[in-house]
Amino acid sequence: MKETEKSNSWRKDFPLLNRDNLIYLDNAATAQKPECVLKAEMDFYTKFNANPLRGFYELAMEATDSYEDARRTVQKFLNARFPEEIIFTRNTTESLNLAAYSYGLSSLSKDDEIVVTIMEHHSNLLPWQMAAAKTGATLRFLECEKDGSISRKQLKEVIGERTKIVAVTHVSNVLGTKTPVEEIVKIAHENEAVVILDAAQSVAHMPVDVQKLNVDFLAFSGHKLYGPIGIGVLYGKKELLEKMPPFLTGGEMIQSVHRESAVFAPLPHKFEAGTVNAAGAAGLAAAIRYIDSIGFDAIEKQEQKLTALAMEELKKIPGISVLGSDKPEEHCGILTFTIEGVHPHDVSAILDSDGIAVRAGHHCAQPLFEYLEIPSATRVSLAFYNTEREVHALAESLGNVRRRMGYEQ
Ligand code: 7TS
Repeated sequence: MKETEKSNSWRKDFPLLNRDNLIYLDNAATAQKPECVLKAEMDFYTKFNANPLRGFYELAMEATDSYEDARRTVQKFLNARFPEEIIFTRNTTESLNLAAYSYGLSSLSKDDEIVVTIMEHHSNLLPWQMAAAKTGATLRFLECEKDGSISRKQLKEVIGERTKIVAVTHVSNVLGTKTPVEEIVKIAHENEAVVILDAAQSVAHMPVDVQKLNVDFLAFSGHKLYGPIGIGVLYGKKELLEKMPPFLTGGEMIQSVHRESAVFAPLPHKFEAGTVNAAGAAGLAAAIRYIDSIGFDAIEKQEQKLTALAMEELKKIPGISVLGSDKPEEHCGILTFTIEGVHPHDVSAILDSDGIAVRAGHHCAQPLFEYLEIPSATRVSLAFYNTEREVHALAESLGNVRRRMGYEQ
């Protein structure tokens, strides 16, 4: 009872969750935003709005301070060594493209290899397909077992002397599996390759410490971390970022410009061309402060409890197969499943008719679905503000799906 009361007390922080007839279980796509995040964005526009990093009047300097404070909040959140290791982007996709266009194109050549996993979201695959096509490098895949795990044997076989970049997801957005980052980093670094971690699905669910993980780059989106849509982050080790060419060019990323040439600004501004999303950065900083106020211990505990309950309930329903591990603690709140004889779009439409929002399809991870020989699936993704009551409502609705599609059971 105590836990339920607690989760209800978090819910009141999220205005959208008051909407009638809504059970929101698509948190891996985007999370809902607490009031403090909305207020921080509003405060930026009502109190500090000027173009940051440009004007020398008081208001513009306050706008700049707000933006740079947000950078320091992200630095602390990731435990990066320096604030200039934090580059603001639009989202994970842009962060990974920055890494591929800037680091990838300037460091790869014909005999090199780029390693990804078969579980990558398209956002951490297409940029590397592009880099491989432009440089002649080869793309190689780490394949996973049925439970989503990647064996040490695979790591040793695929990562080798030719590997220059290992770009892997931290948590699969389909299977919920956590990849063995520490082991990947160790083997990659032994081979003098850099590791780029797609943390889009991990940062909202567990502490992520870039120094402890010793990754070279890390990307995430603010909107999956209870922050605003339109702000993302690329962390990079300072010594690597300093050597990299800019990705986008234009205003705010220069020190001086001449007719035929330009001198670029120092980090982090070299990578932040054009007017920045300062309101988004303020919102993201508020989201991080909000998460800090709850703490990952409480978040993980609540999400674990809900995931275990959901898995137990799903297993009772005839015809349902959950992809990935049998252990709920290996799912990071993500349960993707098929229902025998029912297309995932129908599953999602039936759940929607009961007010339950889930995602159906290939989840932007088509190579994984090809590898698993499954055309598509339905995904439930939980957040700490979900409740046991919502999980029971999901189970009840799912229990009726096959009958509503005309099957006897
Ligand atoms: N990487 C992973 C692992 C993701 O899950 C996603 C988005 C991205 C990258 C891209 O993030 P964006 O903010 O740049 O779009 N994943 C999902 C999802 O699973 N359902 O909708 C978006």
